[in-house]
Amino acid sequence: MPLHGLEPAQQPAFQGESGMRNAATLRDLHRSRFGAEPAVFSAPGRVNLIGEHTDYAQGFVMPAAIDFATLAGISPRSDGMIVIYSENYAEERVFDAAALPKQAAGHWSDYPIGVTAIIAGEGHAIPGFSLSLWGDVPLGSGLSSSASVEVASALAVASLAGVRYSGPALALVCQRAENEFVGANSGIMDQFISVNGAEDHALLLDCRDLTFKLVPIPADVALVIANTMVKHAHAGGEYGTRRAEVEAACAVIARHRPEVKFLRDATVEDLERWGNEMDPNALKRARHVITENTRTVAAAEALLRGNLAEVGRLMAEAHWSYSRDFEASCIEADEMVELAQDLPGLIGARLTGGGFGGCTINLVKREQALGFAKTLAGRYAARTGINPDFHICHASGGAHRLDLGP
Ligand code: GAF
Repeated sequence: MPLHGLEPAQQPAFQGESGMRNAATLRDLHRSRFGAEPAVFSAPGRVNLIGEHTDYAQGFVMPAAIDFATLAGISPRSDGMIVIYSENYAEERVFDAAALPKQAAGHWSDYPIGVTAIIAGEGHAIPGFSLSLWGDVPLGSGLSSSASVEVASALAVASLAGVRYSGPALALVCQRAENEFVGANSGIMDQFISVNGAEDHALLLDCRDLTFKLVPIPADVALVIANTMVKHAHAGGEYGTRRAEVEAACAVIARHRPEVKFLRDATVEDLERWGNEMDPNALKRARHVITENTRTVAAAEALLRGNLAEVGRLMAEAHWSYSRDFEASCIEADEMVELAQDLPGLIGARLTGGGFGGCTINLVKREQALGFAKTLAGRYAARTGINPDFHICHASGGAHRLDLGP
């Protein structure tokens, strides 16, 4: 199967037998391009079931890894060079392992070379290597394609350099690459779930201390991802603006309660008392973050108790809080959520990820998932004139090395 130019699939093809075929194809491509045998790693994208823009406020998130991933094949080189090839972009970039770049170039290679630079900056000797990358995480769709490239690359480079990271430490290396090298001021959620995802589970992650609880997703519930086809671009201004507003609201509360270092520690009562000292937008953003933390913990408890109706209710509340208070949705995502409401099998729907476009996540009874997706696709196309992509997924495991055999 050709890797380059792969159309987004109706059903993701990474996991299972077809996933191993993709990995074997990447290995063959690496062998013929570089004349060397690669070790192959994979790292998944993610959906977030609930808990949006709470991670950098040291709050709670509940993401699940999905069966779309980036594959990274790596082999050592003896010339001290780092050669990185992306099959998705059909392009190669060359770096000197002894003189790694210090900052991003606005190019796809920022992610793999960024994690390499961060690992090197921690004092680890990085030898020359050849790295081949390919992935099927839809780009710019809010499903964390960049985190999956970072994690697959970091795992490959760390393994080649003989560096062993714990799961949380590897996620932090990748987040540092995103923050310090690429220059996107994002939280820890995406890298953490790509590293630590668990088959058939979501993770209730406490972003304060990176402890987490595994929350089983019932076998009869499918993750139906509906792509609005509106490109989300949060490296740009909006994500940073929202984060600054959240931090400004927190600073107002901290003037009265110095123990509040992050909105994780604040309450709605704080907003009632001191909200009038805040810029009106900052107040709305803070109300979203504070109530979202409560909803996220409640949703995990409801899922653990098997109370799916409550999970759905919380997802709906989360969506409208994200749309109206956080103002991070868009007309198309609001439509996608609204048009899903009366469809058979729906448990809950909301916009997932950084916002301003991208995908909605729909928890749907598995046996009704296909019918749900087809009807919603038709309704959405009729309403917006846009043909959406749908992916019926399950929660997959986190990043790992693949054993491809001979
Ligand atoms: C993006 C960021 F990368 C995450 O850290 C998180 O803040 C998310 O947006 C919003 O919940 O995916």
